[in-house]
Amino acid sequence: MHILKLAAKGILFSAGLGLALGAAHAQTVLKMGFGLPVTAHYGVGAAYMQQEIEKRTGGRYKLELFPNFALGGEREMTEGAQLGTIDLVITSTGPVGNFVPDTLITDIPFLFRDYNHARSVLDGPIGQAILAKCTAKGLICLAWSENGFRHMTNSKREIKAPEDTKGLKIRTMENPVHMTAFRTIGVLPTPMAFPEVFGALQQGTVDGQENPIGVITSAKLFQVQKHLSLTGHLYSPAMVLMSPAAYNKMSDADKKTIRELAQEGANITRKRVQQLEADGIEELRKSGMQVKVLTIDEKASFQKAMAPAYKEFGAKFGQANIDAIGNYK
Ligand code: EAX
Repeated sequence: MHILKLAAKGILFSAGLGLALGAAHAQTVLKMGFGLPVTAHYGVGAAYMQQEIEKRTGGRYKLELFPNFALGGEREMTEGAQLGTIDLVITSTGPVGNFVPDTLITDIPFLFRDYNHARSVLDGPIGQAILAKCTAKGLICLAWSENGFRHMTNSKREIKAPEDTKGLKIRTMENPVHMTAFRTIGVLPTPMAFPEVFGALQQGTVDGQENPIGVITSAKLFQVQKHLSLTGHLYSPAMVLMSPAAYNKMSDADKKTIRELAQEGANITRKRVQQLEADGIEELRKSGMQVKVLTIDEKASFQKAMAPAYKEFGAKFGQANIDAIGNYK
């Protein structure tokens, strides 16, 4: 009888041990969604996070990647993170302003001089303060990633001045700041989720769109667009978002790790953005696109034409806040 008790104890002990071991090594699989192929700028950052997370969390976490908008457009994915149906998302700020209005100030055209300026503002106190605003909106914003400087493409005509855009139906992101700016120069802005863009350009529902070179190449938009104008009219930030549902289950150590990995992945994404930009313009030319390199004056004419929009942005965001970004060194 005693042995049985011992055995039972032994079984209980090993069951307890097994449970503890199982529990200790229970691995959580986090679903991460983003747009574009895994070889594009978001994908390389996500792949780095996937490669590192198991090591840096002692096997407690693993990432499953869903590239190419497999989990929906950027607005849908952001909503999914808010609802907890998606654990992690890399998205441009395009639709995020609909959830966290404090991000919209970063979407103002011609606000950032160059990549260094943008990155230092976003990684600095101004950018970090905006990230912190996400929590109250049901999102955990882990880090600023990058989409790149946006340029205009269309199927109708060469664009080198605001007048050339008059009456063109241009697809924009679902972003009120972008739409105001484009409307101000005479464009008919058509907000649309990115997965619908290729079809809409192909069918002629819209005449054009605007995106960084890395997006134009990786989404093969050269197949449905003839003209590329290097307007560089706005720096498009991106964000690494997490659902509070998944984040709040993490230990403090793992929360720290996921924030570090998001920033490290974003730095890899930034490098890829510039690489795709450097290689992509020639690639697009070879693919038959007519590429217009705008002079500084031609670019300035767009900024000038957007002056009425800036007045509106000044009232909306506070001119001092806009100047704090513009003058940031
Ligand atoms: O983030 O929607 C857009 O134009 C974005 O640039 C694209 O989804 C990549």
